[in-house]
Amino acid sequence: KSTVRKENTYVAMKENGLEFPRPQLQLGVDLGEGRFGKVIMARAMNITGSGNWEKVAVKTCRGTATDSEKADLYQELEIMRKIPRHQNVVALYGCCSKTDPLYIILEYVQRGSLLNYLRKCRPSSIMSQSSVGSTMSSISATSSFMQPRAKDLTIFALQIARGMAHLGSCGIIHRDLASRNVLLATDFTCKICDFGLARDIEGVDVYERTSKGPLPIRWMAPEALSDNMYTKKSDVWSYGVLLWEIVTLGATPYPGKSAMEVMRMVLQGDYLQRPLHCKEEMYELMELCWQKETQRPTFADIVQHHEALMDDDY
Ligand code: ACK
Repeated sequence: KSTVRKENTYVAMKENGLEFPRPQLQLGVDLGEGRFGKVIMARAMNITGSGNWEKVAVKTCRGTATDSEKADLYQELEIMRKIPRHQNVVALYGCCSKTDPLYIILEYVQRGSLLNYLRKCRPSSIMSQSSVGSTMSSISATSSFMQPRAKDLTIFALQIARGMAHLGSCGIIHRDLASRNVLLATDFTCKICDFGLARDIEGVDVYERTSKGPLPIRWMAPEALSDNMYTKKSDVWSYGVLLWEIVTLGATPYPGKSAMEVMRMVLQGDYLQRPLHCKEEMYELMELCWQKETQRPTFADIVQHHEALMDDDY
């Protein structure tokens, strides 16, 4: 069954002009491992039409991957193929899907994950970076990791909401929205990535999880925790938790609590507290995201909300 699926994927990719010749791809160093695969820095000859070698990121399976993990990567590629380009979603450039190992070729996003960036922006982190190394490196460390202003954080939040509204308009739910799955470009554009858990819910509006595997408990909505039910509104819940991560510069949600305790709290209607220094309006938005499913705003509402607040600032 999985062979048929792979062949179908290959045919579809070829038809869409996304199949890329493996010899024109040179793999470099590992960028890191996610829960479902690993990401490698690479260069691809002329993949976007520049006529040159271009820096890309390649997502593939770990050497130890099981057949079901390999099938999950094909599923991830199938989802990405359905998403038209958007500046707040990492772009799919192509793939090598004819033979194993499957390579998903993605836009290379310079600054890595938002979570890592936020943590580097913490005052203690800035201190330790600028106190080591030469004068040069301390200057560059302090200048590139200046503490972001509240407004910068709101711009991150707005961009992520725009990316999520785009996914929603394509009938895709992400199911793993968290700051570790947002990448930051050189110009600080946020790009949503990692579609390992994403599903197409076009026409059904809800996905019921039946398979096993690790889950991002701390970002999950109560209906996902209790009934395995996922909708666009469960992504909105996760977005609320992501706002909390942004405001706390990358703290782990529900600090000091075990996953079991978090589940109990969320199911009892006990959610994250307002972080120190968090603006009233930002916490109000988080609370809206953590309401009952039907009362949560849509991502389009959230985009409007941020845009209105930013207009007020001028
Ligand atoms: O924080 P990071 O450097 O950013 O570590 C993780 C690691 O790979 C595992 O996911 C990085 N990563 C993922 N996708 C990309 C990409 N398209 N461009 C650059 N880095 C990426 C991520």
